[in-house]
Amino acid sequence: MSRPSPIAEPHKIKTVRLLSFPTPEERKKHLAEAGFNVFNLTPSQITFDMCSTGTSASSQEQLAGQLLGDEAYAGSRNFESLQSAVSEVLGHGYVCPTHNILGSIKLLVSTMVPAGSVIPSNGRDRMDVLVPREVEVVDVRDRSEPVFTGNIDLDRLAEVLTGGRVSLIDLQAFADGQHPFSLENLRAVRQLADRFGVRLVLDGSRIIENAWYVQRHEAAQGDRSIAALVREAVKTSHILQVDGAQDPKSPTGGILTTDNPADHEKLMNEVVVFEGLHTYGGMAGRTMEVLARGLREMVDEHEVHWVMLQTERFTQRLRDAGIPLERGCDGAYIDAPAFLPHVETTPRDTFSAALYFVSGVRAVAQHRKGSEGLVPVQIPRLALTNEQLDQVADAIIALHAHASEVSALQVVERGEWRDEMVYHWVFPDLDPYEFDTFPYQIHTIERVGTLTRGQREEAIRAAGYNTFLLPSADVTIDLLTDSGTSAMSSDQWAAYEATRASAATSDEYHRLVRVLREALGYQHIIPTHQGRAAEHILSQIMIQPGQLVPGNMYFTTTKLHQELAGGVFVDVIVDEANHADSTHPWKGDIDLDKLRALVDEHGADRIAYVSFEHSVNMAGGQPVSMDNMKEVYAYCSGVGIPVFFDATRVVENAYMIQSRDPRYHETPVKDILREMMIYGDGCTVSGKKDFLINIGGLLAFRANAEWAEKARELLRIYEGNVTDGGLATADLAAMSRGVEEMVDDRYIRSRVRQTELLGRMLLDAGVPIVTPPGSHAIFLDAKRFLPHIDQDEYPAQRLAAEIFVETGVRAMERGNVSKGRNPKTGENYRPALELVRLTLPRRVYTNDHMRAVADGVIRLYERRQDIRGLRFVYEPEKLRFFQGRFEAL
Ligand code: P70
Repeated sequence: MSRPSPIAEPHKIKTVRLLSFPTPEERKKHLAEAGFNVFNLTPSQITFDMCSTGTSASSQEQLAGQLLGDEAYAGSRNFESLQSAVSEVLGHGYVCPTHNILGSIKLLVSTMVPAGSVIPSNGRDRMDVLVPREVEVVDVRDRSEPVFTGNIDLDRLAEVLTGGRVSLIDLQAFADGQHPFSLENLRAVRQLADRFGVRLVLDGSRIIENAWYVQRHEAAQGDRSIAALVREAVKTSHILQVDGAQDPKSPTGGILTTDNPADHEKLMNEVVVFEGLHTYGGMAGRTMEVLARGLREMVDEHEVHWVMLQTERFTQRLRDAGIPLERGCDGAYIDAPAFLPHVETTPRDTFSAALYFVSGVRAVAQHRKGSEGLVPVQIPRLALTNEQLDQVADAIIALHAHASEVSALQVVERGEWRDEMVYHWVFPDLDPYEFDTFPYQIHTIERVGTLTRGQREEAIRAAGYNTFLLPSADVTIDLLTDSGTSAMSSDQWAAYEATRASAATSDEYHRLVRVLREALGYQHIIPTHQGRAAEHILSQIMIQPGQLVPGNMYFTTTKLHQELAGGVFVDVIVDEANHADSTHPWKGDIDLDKLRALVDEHGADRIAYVSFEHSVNMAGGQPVSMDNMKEVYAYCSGVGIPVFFDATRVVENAYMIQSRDPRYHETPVKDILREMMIYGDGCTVSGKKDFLINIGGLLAFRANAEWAEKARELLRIYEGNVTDGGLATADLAAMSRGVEEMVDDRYIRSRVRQTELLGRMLLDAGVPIVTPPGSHAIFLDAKRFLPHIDQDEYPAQRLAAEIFVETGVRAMERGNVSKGRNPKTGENYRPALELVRLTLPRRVYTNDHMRAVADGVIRLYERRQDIRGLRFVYEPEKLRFFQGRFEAL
């Protein structure tokens, strides 16, 4: 069987959690306050917290499950759902819930392990909790086995069993995070257990990692699915225990499962003493629901392979750099004594303190002190990108290069447990490691379409070769638009949930006004339900019929509302904007000569206002320069013409100024944005783009109260209250937080660089795109991509369809189909730009997704000769690109 070898995540990001970036000075303070014991640090003080327990990103289904908690004391639906997940995925007929893995162990011990008995085990982690219970744990791990290092030495086990005091056999999947067993060994252990009449208890907290390892390395298991391997392992054991915070990606919780009714009864009778009733076991109903959903999802082949590939890659990067480590199933376990050979007594905690000190990364060895010298650097499941992991690895590598300069922690207070240790330290003189990556981690994910190529061919035909008509569930990477597709942050969601809804004025309205005045410097803030609503109102109050509206290239909805108000749009963008291959850095600029000529010809009275768009969408996401904004404003205010921005993508434009204009390299994006807005009298905004919300928009005026009054008048008629613009109160709350998050320099840099990365990969392979790469999208030049297809056979439309077939990526046509027909002649307009837009949603895709997109488009480019055009089979009169259907020529 060919295993999927993913080059990108088989999911997209649904919500993000913002990361903290403490400065080196702050890190010193935090370390000192934590007694130099990184266990005491909190996530707000940490950039990357490399611990895999209870920290996984969850699926959106798990998140939804949290809200389905049926918080009953007895017999909840959540327990039923847990039972059915256990029987379907694991195959055991009975389940006993517990509050977490310690609860499971406690139950097992009190029901099946008499004091003074012996537990042979392949792991050592659990000894911490068993030793004080007067249970002797005997290590029976087979140290001579090179591949399945978690296998039990069968002779040794038989010997221990013969001793007679054995209460149960403990077999851990990926024991201590490092040692997998083989199915063959598991079967043999089971036989021995049966022969001696002893129960085999499997700790399946890392059963997925173990199954993956078996699939890869065990003879004759390579063709079986993870699901089948998991099921067989479970069925081979008498009792299974699972830490819900591991493979099922639950925040906490645990289960004990079995097929034996008598064992189940014992557990059930005991669970009420220490945990809770047998139908919740110390878990909230919602936790059972999340755990149940996690159990079902954990055997997803695509996801397992992605997670394991990330671990392999991370470990390999460290190993290649000579870092002493052992490979863990969930990360790299650093050999601290070898990393810091000169540190004799406290190598593990010294390593942890030093790593945090240089980078803000936390890796912590837990439990009792004194076991082996490893510090696990674990990857929270699904939560980090490969780029982030590469940089975490690089931080460790950078520390290793100067390891000799790190002095040992000095013990101030001792304790039996590692969290009790208190130290003092002299900070080493090391350069800090600087992260340059997404400033957020993945909080929840959404699985994406996984159609085969054949299924995609069928789907695009059924959609009439129109990507607008594809069901999004069939799409693998959706680059149709950046509008309303952003991943919200957990802070936005928290504010959304905490909102006190109001049909009149709300606290959230006042907050939004405050935040936007600060961000834009504009006095009059008018929320609208989205961008086109603001455009409608602005056009109605500012345009007299017959007036001209010069602008830097049209946008469909903007121009439409100007025309509905009786205005006539006139394009005054610089000529370079119409040349796909011009590399002019400011292709969004207004050509001041064109503007002056227009005013000279018609008089300033005939001009309603200048319509000035940032990061011009239809030109390819091209920015406007600060100087151009200044000059246009100076000229317009001199002749009495107002200037209105379409500030929908103002932050991306501000970033372009920061990166392309040397005078602004050191200026925060927030301040650049404020300066930009000074050179306008007001703005419309579709908040669904830069403002990081799924719905919402804005009309604002810098100072003119009279315009604001007129606008509010229309707002009441068309949109909603002046205090909500027709938005739900909670959406106002999300917008306030979005505005605060959008001006974070790290965020906007990583955002635009991602677009540039995609552009660069395509350019390097010779694929014709609009240059320079824009900020929100890469536009393929279909005229040069498919020169053999006449424009009336819609090359861009066909190209978008073929991209979907080749890669599962959804793009948008911006060419002859979008532009439509000249109503007088009935001929297609045949516009200068025949483009396919690959638009990047914000915070949704990783750079590995971009690699997958580039790979696919490049493959398609190599076989471009085979691609033919299309003809309409259904052609709507208006906005035909939305609903039109085609057939292949
Ligand atoms: C896109 C979206 C919307 C948009 C915009 C600029 C610069 C205003 C708006 C309207 C959605 C779209 C809209 C029409 C045709 C195709 C796609 N652009 N100004 O994908 O805002 O949608 O909130 O009413 O880009 O580029 P709204």
